[in-house]
Amino acid sequence: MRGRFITLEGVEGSGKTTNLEYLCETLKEKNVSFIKTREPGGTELAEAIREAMLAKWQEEITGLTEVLLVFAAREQHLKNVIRPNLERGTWVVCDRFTDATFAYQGEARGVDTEIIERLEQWVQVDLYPDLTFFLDLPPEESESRIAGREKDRMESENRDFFQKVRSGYIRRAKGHKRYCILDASRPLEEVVSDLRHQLLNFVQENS
Ligand code: T5A
Repeated sequence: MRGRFITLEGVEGSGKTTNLEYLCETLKEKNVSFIKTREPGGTELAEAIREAMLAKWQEEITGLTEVLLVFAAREQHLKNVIRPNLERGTWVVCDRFTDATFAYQGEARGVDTEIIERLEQWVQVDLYPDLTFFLDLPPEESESRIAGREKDRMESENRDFFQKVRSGYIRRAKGHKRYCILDASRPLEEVVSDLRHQLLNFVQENS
């Protein structure tokens, strides 16, 4: 049986990295064979694209350039990591995927959604996540959680940008059954407990 594809989404500082660790612990407990990866990234070239994407440049980087960069990285990631693992029955847990492109480049940068949909079909063909955890956090809380760290190009955007990103995620979450929305403004133990409960149900249904 093909492995299951689980993604985590949310604005900066919403707790994806933190919750990913608990998610992986739960899969280990249940003896599910899995790999953990991230986007943009997950392969040598895709990680180099990530670096270029998040670096600060003197020239203007358009939203469409960002779309093309993340889909180039995604093609490498799908071909060399995600598909082969899923095909051999290994589950794939990924920190961000195409929902991020719709939220960041589509909603926040204003790139035509049709372009993103076409690339999604072209690059992914019939591959979509089976389960997506969306860690929902208001931008002001996101700001305070990442305050003090050196910010990359995306993290340096303003609150209005992250408000749009959040709205983009909420819009997509409402349209897709695979989404599990978690209120990430709660204490971490509550978020983790909720995530664990949903994940255990999913593992039971898919084993
Ligand atoms: N991107 C990506 C695009 O624009 N388009 C795309 O298609 C894709 C795939 C990637 C960047 O690329 C962009 C989006 C991003 O800008 P990234 O590393 O995935 O960057 O994303 P970040 O969101 O920058 O990662 P962060 O590390 O900032 O955020 P996390 O992982 O969501 O948050 P985490 O777990 O590191 O937590 C942040 C802090 O909050 C605390 C943690 O302890 C930590 O200190 N915390 C909590 N505190 C209180 N209560 C809770 N419930 C907490 N949960 C975590």
